[in-house]
Amino acid sequence: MEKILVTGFEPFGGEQTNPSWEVASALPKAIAGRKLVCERIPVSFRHGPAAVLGAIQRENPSVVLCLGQAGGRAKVTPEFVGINYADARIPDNDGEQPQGMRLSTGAPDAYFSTLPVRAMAQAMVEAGVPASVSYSAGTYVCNAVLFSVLHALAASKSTARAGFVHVPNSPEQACRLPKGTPSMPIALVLQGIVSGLECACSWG
Ligand code: PCA
Repeated sequence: MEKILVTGFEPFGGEQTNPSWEVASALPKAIAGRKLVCERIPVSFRHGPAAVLGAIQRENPSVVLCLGQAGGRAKVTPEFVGINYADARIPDNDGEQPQGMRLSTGAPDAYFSTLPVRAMAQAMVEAGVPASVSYSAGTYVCNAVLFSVLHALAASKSTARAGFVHVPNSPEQACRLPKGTPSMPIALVLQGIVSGLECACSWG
């Protein structure tokens, strides 16, 4: 049975929860006839990308979807591109704060996601979940994970497809955040991710 690897992050930035892990850990055991494996990733420039790559080596998935929290976003947002750049606004969970530097010297400036992001966003919307393609995954750990995974898969000539989806804060988080901070119930995000994965698995 082919496998799908979905990752979510531990909490960061003073939060108690991270909706990306709440969603990843609540996914069904199989989607589109593929076994789903989920992995919790540290919010760490040093260890986050390595944790995803370790899970890829162990599980050999045909589809890799990394999830992360994007505070302030109101929609579920498949990311179009990972860039070879880090500029951390806050320290990561190891206290590291790379600023204005490349992630990997000698690697390309950017990689496009190898998941069908436009079709996935469309599938989410059709399932009733607010979603749109994002053209920036930021310059923090999530972008570092997306870039590093795409770089490693390209370098190893892997046929696995990989990408990243940012999700809004949960309502539980938004209660403690400034007035007007958007949020989305975990169950709705979950529906969006399932629809996105079904779409990705039916692609090519
Ligand atoms: N969001 C952060 C890192 C971990 C997470 O869930 C980001 O967008 O980079």
